[in-house]
Amino acid sequence: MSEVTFSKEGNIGIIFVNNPPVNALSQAVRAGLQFGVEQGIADKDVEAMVILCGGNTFIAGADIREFGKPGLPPALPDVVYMMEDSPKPMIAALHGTALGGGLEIALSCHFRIAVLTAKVGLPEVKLGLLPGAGGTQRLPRIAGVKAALDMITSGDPITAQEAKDRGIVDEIAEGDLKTAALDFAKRVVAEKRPLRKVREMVAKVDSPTQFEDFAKSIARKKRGFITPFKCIEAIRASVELPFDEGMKKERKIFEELRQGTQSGAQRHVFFAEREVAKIPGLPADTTIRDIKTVGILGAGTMGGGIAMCFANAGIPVKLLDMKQEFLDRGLGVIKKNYSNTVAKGNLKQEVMDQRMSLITPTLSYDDLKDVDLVIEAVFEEMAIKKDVFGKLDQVCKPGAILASNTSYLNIDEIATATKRPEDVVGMHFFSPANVMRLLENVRGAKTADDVKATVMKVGKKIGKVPVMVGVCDGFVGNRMLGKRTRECGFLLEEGALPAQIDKVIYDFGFPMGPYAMSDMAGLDVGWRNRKAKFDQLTKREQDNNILDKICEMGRYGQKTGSGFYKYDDKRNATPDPFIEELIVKHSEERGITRRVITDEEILERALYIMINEGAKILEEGIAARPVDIDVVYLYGYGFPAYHGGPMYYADTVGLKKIYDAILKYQDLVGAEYWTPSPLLEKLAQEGKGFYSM
Ligand code: HSC
Repeated sequence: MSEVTFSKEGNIGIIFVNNPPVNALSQAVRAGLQFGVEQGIADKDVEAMVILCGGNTFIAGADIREFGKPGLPPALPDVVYMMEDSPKPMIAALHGTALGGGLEIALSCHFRIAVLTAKVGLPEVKLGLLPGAGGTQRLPRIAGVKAALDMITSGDPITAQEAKDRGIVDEIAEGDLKTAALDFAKRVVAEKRPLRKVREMVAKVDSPTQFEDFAKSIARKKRGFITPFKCIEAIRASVELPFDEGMKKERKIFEELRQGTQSGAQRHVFFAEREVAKIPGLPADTTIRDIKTVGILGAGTMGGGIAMCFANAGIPVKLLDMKQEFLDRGLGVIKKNYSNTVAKGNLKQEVMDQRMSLITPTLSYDDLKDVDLVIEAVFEEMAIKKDVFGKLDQVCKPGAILASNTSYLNIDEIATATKRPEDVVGMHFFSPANVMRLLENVRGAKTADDVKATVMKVGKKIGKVPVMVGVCDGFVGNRMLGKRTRECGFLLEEGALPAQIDKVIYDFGFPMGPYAMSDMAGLDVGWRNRKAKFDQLTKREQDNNILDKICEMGRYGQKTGSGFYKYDDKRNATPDPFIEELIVKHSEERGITRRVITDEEILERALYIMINEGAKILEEGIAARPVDIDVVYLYGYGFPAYHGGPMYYADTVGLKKIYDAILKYQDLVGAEYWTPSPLLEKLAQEGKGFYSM
């Protein structure tokens, strides 16, 4: 079967693209399109051509897998030039998602017709690229500079109706797309409509400083990313240069970006997000349990956020807590969250009402007897969890999945409180649960395969990026983070201050540094954890009691107005000389001579300690693949996408360099904390990376 076929219906040529799953523009598709247009031009009976796609979607863009390889002809920019130059009208018939190169093809056609459910966009920026087949030159010409800046720098698609309002789409198809497109083409021919070439239109700025103003407006949100600003540069060319010159500029920037490290990392992220859905050893056709209703235990911040996730996906929830006042408070918070979204214009009131109606509060375990999945989000203590699971075991129907939202505790031990450990699993949501995309699903030793497959599927259904991991203290995310926290604590003792450490981590691209983050989460959380685990800490960790000293003063972070930093009414942080003195004094008391610590040392110690732990996690099989660790960090901890995740980043640094640094810090800090994982050592010596083992 050829990916592209040419056929005729009356005087209309149909170029049909069929390259599942998303009709990506592989070399065969590009060549097929070129051949189709040539045939249509050569055939004297053909008076217009329609480009139509099979499957769920119009062309969803270039084939991203080809970007790492040498380009094969015909190049897409040449194909789109040829389409626009066709002496016969070209009509693009859009359904599904016309994205990237797909939209660029459509924009080089003379007309566009779309079904109402279609979406169009230029998402290249999310891959660290810009539209490379004329998107930056044609979109501002047809939709205006403002729309082009918004769409190209955000990468977010717009609906067919919005596209029509902006002039991108000429007509919304009623009924069957093929019939409507053929009808449209016949009208174009009958009315002898002139060919509308987008490149002949003129793009104009709305104000002399539009590009500078726009760059400023996205500076904070796009911090660290190169591409959005390169997109602006290319769009500017559509206003300032003739079309062909603008195309050359776009092509040049595209090539620079394609070869750059940020795009490599962002393309990795695209495939990583999809790869983690496939669990090694679990057949793709594993049966899935039907999840029609869900029970959630605990109406606190976490339970409420989880309830929202399910309600958003249209799944009814029974929300259980011990006291009416807890339920009232929990539902009040949920309502407030939704109301804020409504107030911002991002949710319709009736949709909010419908979602609220899906959440039923209850005080009785009996109400959970028919649910298909229960997620427990009660206090983080083993005895309480076991008690809850014992009760669930008694009331829940056979086959119900019993999940814990624990962020540290042993799922296997929790499962012993039931007679059905095969139905027990971890579903670790991240706070705020209704916002954060990561879902760390934790398989216990006895968790059944269909339970594993179901929690992955259900996670996707509620809009999360689910990753499957194994049981250990803190699982993948918090276990690695724990090592960073400890190392930063040592850095404070040795000479660094919170603001310096935070700046280094922030500048690397994390949304916040560790101390700003702890202040936001509440220092009492970490303090409670520290006290619970105090006996398991090393002598140096026990003696490193800066956190205890700060908490003993009632400084719990943002919520009390001070923690590592002090905060004004608007929660703006400033370094607190009092805390800095406290830290300096602490070093003196511990007999540690403070020294100047370079930013480089901070970054290495904060990241390499996590990477080394990641390697141990791989050795132990807690994470099956490096990609699972990367996705946990990208979607749960704000690891910058342009670095690709900790394990991908490690490969870009080079494992040998990291190994040598680990040995250096072993001498400095001690083997107790810095010993290379055997896996990392082996790969470093073999000159390999985590992704080339
Ligand atoms: C681009 O178009 C650049 C242009 O400007 C051209 C530049 C030319 C420059 C030339 C210079 C000389 N490629 O997401 P799903 C796979 S950049 C390859 O689960 P959904 C995906 O990996 C591109 N593969 O489906 C998965 O494979 P698996 C701009 C692609 O229904 C399978 O398809 N376009 C692919 O949830 C299903 O994907 C984009 O960035 C692609 N383009 O969502 C769009 N797209 O089964 C990216 C998907 O083996 N794609 N795959 O895991 C998407 O956003 C989503 O896939 C859709 C469908 C919304 C299309």
